[in-house]
Amino acid sequence: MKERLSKIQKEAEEALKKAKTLEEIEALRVKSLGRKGFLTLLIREIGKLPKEMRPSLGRLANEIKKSLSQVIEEKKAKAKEKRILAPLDLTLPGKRPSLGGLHPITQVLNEVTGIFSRLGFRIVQGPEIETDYYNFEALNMPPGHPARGMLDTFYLTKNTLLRSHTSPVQIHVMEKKKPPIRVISLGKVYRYEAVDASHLPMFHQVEGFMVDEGISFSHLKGVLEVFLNELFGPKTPIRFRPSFFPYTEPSAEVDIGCLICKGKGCSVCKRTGWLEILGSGMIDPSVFKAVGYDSEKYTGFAFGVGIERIAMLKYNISDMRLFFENDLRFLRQF
Ligand code: 2U9
Repeated sequence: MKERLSKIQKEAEEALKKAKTLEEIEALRVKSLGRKGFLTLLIREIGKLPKEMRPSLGRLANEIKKSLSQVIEEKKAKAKEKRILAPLDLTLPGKRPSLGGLHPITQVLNEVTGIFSRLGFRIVQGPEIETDYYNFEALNMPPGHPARGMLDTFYLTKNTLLRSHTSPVQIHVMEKKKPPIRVISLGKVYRYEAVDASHLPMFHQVEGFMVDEGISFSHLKGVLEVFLNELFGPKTPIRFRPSFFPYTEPSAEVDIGCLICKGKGCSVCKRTGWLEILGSGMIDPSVFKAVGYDSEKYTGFAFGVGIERIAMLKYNISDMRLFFENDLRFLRQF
């Protein structure tokens, strides 16, 4: 038994001398000291020997175990220090690092603003907390105006609120700069809405406006045609329907041919063959008056579009809430 013990010690020490990597050292530890290792099995055998032989053999086995453990720990520490790992197998396929992606709403925002940048519009952002004046009064909605009810607003104090549209940004721009102006405003807007598949208390808007001498409804039509053909593909059918907004006169809502049924009529377009995309019109002279522009000299158009609605139509998504649940199974599809 003594010889067997010494033989195991000698062999293990020889093998450890050659081992360099952490993996090799660990394999040797398992081979000699592991649950089924040579030394462990031998110690078990000692327990079955006659009583008088056990103490001296047991002591010897424990000394060998201690000494081997010490050598192994020292070698492991050295290997770690030198970072000696198993040689790299360069033929193995690489691990693709998981990259983050842009949120689908950010992607649509970028696409929309990209189109208008190329048309020469400047991108402007403004505060999400506004005063009643910028959100309503300057936009031809004085206190008591019925249209205020259409934009159910979160008031913070009697006079301050979370903007219900990005139109106040245009008022700030016009207060600072004289025409010609071509500006796109974008950002979050807030409305006191009951949440359902197509309504959220916060959503994103892009609004555009252009003011100069001689701007007419045909400029509005031209710009929106380019925009919608870039966003939804060339030859997208477009129609203008008369509408009403307090800040534009005349006003029009703009529809595109249904992307799902190509105009034949389906549940998405409520069998009309058309999808409502945005609101627009010629800026009302009373808005120009509020910012000190001469409405005899200058005219302009404006339009507004909800980004979540565009994203829903573009990607055929039936519930707006999905955009803000942060479910990676949904977000990874974009
Ligand atoms: C100024 C003057 C006029 C912006 C306009 C709309 C029509 C419109 C909606 C589309 C979907 C809001 O997000 S939505 O619910 N917008 O219908 N927006 S005209 O008119 C302006 C803006 C600023 C100074």
